[in-house]
Amino acid sequence: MDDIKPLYEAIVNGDARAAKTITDKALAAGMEPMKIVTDYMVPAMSEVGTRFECNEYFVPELLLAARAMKAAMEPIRPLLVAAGVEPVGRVVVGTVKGDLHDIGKNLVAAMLEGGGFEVIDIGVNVSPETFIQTVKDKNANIVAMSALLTTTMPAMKTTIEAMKQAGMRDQVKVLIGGAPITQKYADEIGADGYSESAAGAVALARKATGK
Ligand code: B12
Repeated sequence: MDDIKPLYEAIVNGDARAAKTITDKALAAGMEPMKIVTDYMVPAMSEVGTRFECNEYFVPELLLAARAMKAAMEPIRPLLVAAGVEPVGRVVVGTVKGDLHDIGKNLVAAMLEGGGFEVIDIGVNVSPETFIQTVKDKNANIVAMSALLTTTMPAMKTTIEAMKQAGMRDQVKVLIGGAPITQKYADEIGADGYSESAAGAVALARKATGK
């Protein structure tokens, strides 16, 4: 089995069941897990990101594609871990304290995973302490924070301050995003990067790791 273009199409079309079935068959036929990720899954998610930015795809299509990506990633993840394949980088992803919105955060997580990053998704309503502890536990080099409420945006600043206090700010790049966030705000609070899109998050993370 040396061509699984239908996997690319299944992800772009948001067909989770097909994506998982094709991946299972490809793995059973001996295809390299990393080849499946880099040759099919990453280009598919990048196509989805492009379609979103061109207003050809909207949030529902993004969510379906993200779900298909996750389904295809399921049988691959343990194989990559077992093979010791080094990810491009390790990213802790979460929505800040007080904020329960997770649709954008989930898209960012899926796009980063599609981009070859190991993603540790710590969910919503994440305290600065939990961000810090997870970075330590997982030896992560990037933190990606999401906020959707003007009232929870300051939690990003608090988290960055807490990272400074913990003496880890120099080792970790901080990326921020979410509907109310702007580049100006990112500069104000000393974040390393801001993007208004999930595809942009991947570009920022690549830049942050020098890849
Ligand atoms: C869906 C939704 C909800 C759902 C959330 C469900 C869920 N599982 O997430 C529910 C119903 C639970 C909800 C609750 C509330 N909501 Co609400 N919600 C929304 C809504 C309609 C859509 C948000 C969304 O998912 N957008 C789609 C995603 C894809 O976009 P996104 O999150 O911005 O993410 C994209 C980018 O920003 C970027 N991105 C996101 N994160 C990151 C991170 C990084 C690192 C990077 C680089 C990029 C990045 O990439 C993503 C993909 O392109 C918005 C309205 C709107 N138009 O935004 C209101 C909205 C955000 N909610 C609002 C409010 C007020 C609330 C409530 C307080 C309502 C209430 N009175 O209870 C509660 C708060 C609960 C809480 N504590 O969090 C307000 C916020 C106003 C403000 N100025 O703060 C909004 C703007 C609605 C409004 N116009 O009033 N909400």
